[in-house]
Amino acid sequence: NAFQNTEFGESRIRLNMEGALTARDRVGVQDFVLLDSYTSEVAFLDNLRKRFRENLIYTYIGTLLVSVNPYKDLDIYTHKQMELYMGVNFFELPPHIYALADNAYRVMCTEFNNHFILISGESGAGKTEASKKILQYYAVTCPTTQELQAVRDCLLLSNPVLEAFGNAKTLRNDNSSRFGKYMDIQFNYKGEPVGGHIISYLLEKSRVVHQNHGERNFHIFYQLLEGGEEELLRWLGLEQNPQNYNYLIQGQCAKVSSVNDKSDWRTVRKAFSVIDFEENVLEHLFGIVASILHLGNIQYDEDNHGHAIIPNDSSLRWISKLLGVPLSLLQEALLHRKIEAKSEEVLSPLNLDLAFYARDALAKAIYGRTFTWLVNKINESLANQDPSRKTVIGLLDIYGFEVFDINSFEQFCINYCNEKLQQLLIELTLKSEQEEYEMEGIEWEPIQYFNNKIICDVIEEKHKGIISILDEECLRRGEATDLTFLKKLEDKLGNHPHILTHKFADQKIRKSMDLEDFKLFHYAGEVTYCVIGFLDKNNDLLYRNLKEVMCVARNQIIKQCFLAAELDSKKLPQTVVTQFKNSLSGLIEILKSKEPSYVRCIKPNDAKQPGRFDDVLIRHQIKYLGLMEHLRVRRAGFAYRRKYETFLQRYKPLCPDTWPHWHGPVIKGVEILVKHIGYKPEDYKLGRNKIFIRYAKTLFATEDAYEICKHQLAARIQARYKGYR
Ligand code: AD9
Ligand code: MG
Repeated sequence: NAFQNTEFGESRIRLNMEGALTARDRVGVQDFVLLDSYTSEVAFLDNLRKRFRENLIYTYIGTLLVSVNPYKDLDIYTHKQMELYMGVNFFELPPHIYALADNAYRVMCTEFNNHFILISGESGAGKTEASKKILQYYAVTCPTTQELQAVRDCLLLSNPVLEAFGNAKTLRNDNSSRFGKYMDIQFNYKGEPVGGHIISYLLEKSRVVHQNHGERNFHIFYQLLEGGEEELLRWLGLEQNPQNYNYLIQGQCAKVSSVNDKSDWRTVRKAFSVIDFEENVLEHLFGIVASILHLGNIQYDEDNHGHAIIPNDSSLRWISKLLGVPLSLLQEALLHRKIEAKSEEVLSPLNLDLAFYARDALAKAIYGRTFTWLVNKINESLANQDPSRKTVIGLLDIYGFEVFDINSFEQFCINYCNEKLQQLLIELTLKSEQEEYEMEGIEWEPIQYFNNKIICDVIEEKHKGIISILDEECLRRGEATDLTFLKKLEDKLGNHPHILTHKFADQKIRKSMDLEDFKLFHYAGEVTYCVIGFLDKNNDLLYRNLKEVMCVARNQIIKQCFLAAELDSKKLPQTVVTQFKNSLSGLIEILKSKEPSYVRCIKPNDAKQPGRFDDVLIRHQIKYLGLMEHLRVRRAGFAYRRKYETFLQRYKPLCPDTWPHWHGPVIKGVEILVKHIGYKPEDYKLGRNKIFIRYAKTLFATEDAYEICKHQLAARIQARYKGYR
């Protein structure tokens, strides 16, 4: 026993570990670090499978949590379970998302520092569910007061609202996040949640006007039709049947068996009232949602000159009413483009194609800006009034890596984002870990891993990367096309090891590629992108006269979304991908300043089915998530490290030689201390500035001993005080 020399008794950890060992054959090990053949991928997979069969979806690699989506409700998220994990050391109980959440919270409370929990994995792997579980855990277990109840409810209920507007059914996931979300939960010095803040990243707004086969538009449209009260629908000019709306039928699956739009609508309505959205604001909001459906139903004809006309203005009338814009202005703006010629403005009529284009651009712009407005409004409700010192735990839940039969600009952005997060993870774990050993002079056998920096670079490098080339083409308005972009890409990056274009592909691969395609070899696999639409989507152009009409709208939300100042600005707006790139680099900065915890989510099968464990699919994920490398680093390395000063300051009461004061060099003090409490030589190493502890359980046991000691000390002092009295 590591603590036999101390007066503070048995470590509870050891008992638990032995219990786990006897059941090992059946349920596997709860920490991959305990596997006998820890370098074998087969053993890794076996362990994961054993546990999955027993509904044990969580397994650790040290302090990193691996989670496999069970695709069924498990009885492990009850209040009772939450209480079990409160304030208990990480390795004492079976692995759980609650243990990870609790650990981040406790470290934040004791060390007063900021944390984030990075949840990653491909589309459908369970990231959003994980982030909700964490939030629920904090909502239930953190101390709170009567006044703070409202904050807690807001934090929880912002979720259904944002999911209604930002999630949709895709082929990969029936509730797929189509935006990235970073949420700070703010805590005061008492550890009470006092507020929050959400940052959203690039919403996939093209979905508003187009969905691929088997996919849907954003949930809110179906919820409104399915659940909206008769009177409301009448007021909005809507009919209940989604088949009546062009923007809802392209994917040919308005109904999804796993989604209950009607009850989701009720949840969303309730959530709105709790997070302080007034009824008249909601009227305007639903007015916008309905307007978009009406926009999609505007049909065009051609007149004798080849100009677009709107033969039937019934949809127009509804939009005009709901957004509060003059009908004639709206009609004119949907059919013309304003061109500035020699200080004169001329209205040039649109042909059929351009009219459809303008209509869809308006729908996308309205929806996208309304979404941003929604996030801002929720942030107002979450804003905390308490000026005292705060710490935060940030939750990052972003769209996962995705591959479809046809991949477009949206997948390019989403997969680029995943590439960046993988890079951050590598930097924070594999790379910095090994660099630190070197810096501290700890002997170390380097572990090889694939660094995806090369892929990030080829995407985002200045002047050379894909983004630069795309932006360059976007600037050459009128001359450039999607195909000139592809040509440039081919010329400049054609022989890059992670890019393949038609020209450079061999005969066999060429057959599987179209002329408009290029392949990118991502860390998570190869994706073929079709460039058609890249330029338009990146420019995201909305004709000026449509903006002008929106600027005079009486709808309160539209009014806030379209400001006249935008019309006066002479600056060229940034392209979509450049904005995204900048916001991602902002995100990385936010994250780098905080203490990380990681959840790696795995998708067990492509059929969204419970109980199916697809070896090939999972092996692929283990590989690209770098889990084997992570395990090797963990196993060979040291789970915990602390500066000598910090370590000694905290644990010095555990040894009579260091308590109450130690006057020698800190490293010596630490050495005496750990020897006294029974660390074995293989448990730790002493670096230049820090002590490195191999297993987390050793540190946790030390922490346990410290807690007991603290209470004993307090009791002794109290007793003495009483004696004096
Ligand atoms: V995407 O990148 O947003 O497309 P996510 O977020 O990784 O994806 P999500 O959390 O939405 O996936 O999970 C997909 C579905 O799997 C959920 O709708 C649930 O039906 C199911 N799921 C995921 N995690 C759990 C869980 N812990 N328990 C039960 C789960 N079901
Ligand atoms: Mg999600």
